Amino acid sequence: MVSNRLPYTLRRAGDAWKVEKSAGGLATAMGPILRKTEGVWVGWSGDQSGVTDARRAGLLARWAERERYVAVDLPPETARGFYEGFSNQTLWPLFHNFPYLFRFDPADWDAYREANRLFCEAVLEQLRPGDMVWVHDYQLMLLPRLLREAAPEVRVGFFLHIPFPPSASFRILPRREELLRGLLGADLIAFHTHRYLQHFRDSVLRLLGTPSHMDKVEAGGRTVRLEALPIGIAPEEFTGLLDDDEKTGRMLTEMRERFRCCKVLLAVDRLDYTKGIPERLRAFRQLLTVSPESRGKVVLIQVAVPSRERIPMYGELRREVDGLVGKINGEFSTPGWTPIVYLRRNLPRAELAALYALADVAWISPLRDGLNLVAKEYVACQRDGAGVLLLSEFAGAAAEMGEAIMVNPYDEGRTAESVARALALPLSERRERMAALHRRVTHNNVFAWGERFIGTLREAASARTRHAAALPAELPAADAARAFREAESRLLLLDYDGTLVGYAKRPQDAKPPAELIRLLARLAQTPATTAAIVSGRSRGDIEGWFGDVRGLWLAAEHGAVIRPPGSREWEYSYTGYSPDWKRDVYPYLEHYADRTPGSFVEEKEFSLVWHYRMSDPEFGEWLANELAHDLEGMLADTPLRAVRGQKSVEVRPMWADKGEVMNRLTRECPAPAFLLAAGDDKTDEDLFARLPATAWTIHVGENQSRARFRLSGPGQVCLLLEELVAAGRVEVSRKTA
Ligand code: ADQ
Repeated sequence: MVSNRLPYTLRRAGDAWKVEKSAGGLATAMGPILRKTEGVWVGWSGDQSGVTDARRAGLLARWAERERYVAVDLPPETARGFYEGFSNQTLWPLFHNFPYLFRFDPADWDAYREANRLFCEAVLEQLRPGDMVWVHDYQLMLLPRLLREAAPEVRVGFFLHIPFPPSASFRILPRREELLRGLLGADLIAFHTHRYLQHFRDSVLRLLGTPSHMDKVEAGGRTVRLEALPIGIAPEEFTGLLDDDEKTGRMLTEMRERFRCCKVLLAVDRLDYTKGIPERLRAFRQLLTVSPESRGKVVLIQVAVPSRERIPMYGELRREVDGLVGKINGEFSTPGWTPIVYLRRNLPRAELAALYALADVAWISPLRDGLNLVAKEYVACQRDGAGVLLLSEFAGAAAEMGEAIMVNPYDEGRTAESVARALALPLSERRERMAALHRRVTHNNVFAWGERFIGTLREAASARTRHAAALPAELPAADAARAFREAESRLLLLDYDGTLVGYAKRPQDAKPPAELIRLLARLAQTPATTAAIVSGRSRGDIEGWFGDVRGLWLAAEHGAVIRPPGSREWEYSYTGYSPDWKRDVYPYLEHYADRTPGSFVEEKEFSLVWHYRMSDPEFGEWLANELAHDLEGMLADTPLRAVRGQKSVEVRPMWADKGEVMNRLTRECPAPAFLLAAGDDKTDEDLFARLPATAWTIHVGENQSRARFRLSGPGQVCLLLEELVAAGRVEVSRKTA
């Protein structure tokens, strides 16, 4: 386990050392999992004093020995830039949708990189073969890749505890590509919600040009698995106290007595601007203002644990909250009643549990929150089912806690009304809502979460190993020729661009040389041999070049149309096609062509293609990502798809795929004894997918492919075809002899 903080924090107090329990969701959640798996926890001690002495070393050694907590030492300046700088003043505000609070200092970025590197070293020291590494959170986004580079076989999972922002916000971030690449070093990247996962996919497509499929993204020749896995809590850590701890019981009884005449609203937060504390206090003030009858009858207990106090913004927030509490209490208090009870400190868990059990309403209203554990802790403690959960729609937890009363914390007036509604909810309805929440919280607990994460990581990593082993092997050309010679019937499907000829700047310049045409003619006329060109090109191009080659099948536009040898007619592989969609899509692509010097739109019968091979490579790539991203949204519920090709983005109907050609050709040549297909890009993968496992599928190029074999380029493909033609001739002469 690797996270920024260990469950303990080391502090220099005068000339002594103090060990504190760290605040925050992570320590609460991970403790139980780690105990169960007997893993090592690697994290920063939190000490920024720069003092090193024997007592400190002794303390840290004891952590390692007794708890298996391994402390990473960060030089104070690195720690500051990494933690207070890039992590908490750049990433944190931006990821929580506070772009106006974010600041960027290149020196902080350097510190962030350096800290991630030091974490990597510390992990490598602990790493044994076969280990799994679970990396936590936004402070360590570069670590998965660093580990992958140092130990390519390591199994790495990453969990993001905070939201992943929409790509429009993420793009603001300087060094955004490095961060994405850092994460993509993992085998598994998990988020609290599907929404965050979608945002991540969007950014990967938009900024790196890498498309993804639902829960997978191909990066650096590996498949990275994506998951939405909302964290849970260990309910017994709270309910156990309520059941068996005498002190907790006593506190609860005392509090019940003290607040006998009041309804209790409870809020528990880290003192952070994302948690919406001032907004809540103002909404509470509104409630007291508009419903005078509530005065003396409700009390808000606001618990806030100070955090990140070295960052100026947090000090300002603390003063703002102090001020608001004072103002409201000054305005409304009576000798027998104070509206807000403000506890600004870390409470022992026993006291928290008692408060959770006591509260009539938990008022959880972050402006943005990755998930929010407090919501779940409250539900766990509400076993009599009488409490109400009031939850911000901007907390990740809202996605799985539908029975809560949802509020928009920015709308303080409506929030006040919702609080009044929560307080007035009939018991039967409260019970019904709470029972459903309670079941879910106990069932989807932190142990289930940990097991699912580890199970998925195990699966993802073993899929990677299988995948790597399945990289296409160099084609054994002599074996292919032998198989060809011995086969009674043969079928060959050949892509054109990138397979038989190289790419040219302009598509019309990639004409077939005369010797290629002669070679294909000889192949097509080899006895018992069916040969087809299967291209994404228009039928005009294909017919113009190969229309006179005797015996050759022609398939154009990815198999949407096909022409048998000797015929002048093209057959449609799909009837009922209407090109009306082009009217809407064309202007869109044209807009991109206008903005990008050297790019143009090609119209084919079934598709529209934006080509940018002649454009500035970087600008072209960038716009292609934008275009593919926009089209993905625009075409989502149409039968059309946008596909990234070689320096092109093509829009075409889903059914126009090279796999379709097989339907027609197997009628012509059923169950061929020798079946070969060669191609270089994604469209050819559709065809490979349709062929039996025994087929000679050949990927041309150096990429991952589902093909069994690979050849490096068109030159090698032509040499292979020469060999096959020769092998066929040998067979013919042997038979005639
Ligand atoms: P946090 O931002 O720390 O966590 P949260 O999920 O609410 O937010 O967890 C806070 C934890 O601290 C809870 O376990 C709570 O009991 C405890 N706590 C809060 N105030 C306390 C106090 N005064 N005294 C004692 N304990 C207190 C980050 C993300 C969240 C995400 C978690 C877990 O920001 O969105 O839910 O990680 O993934």
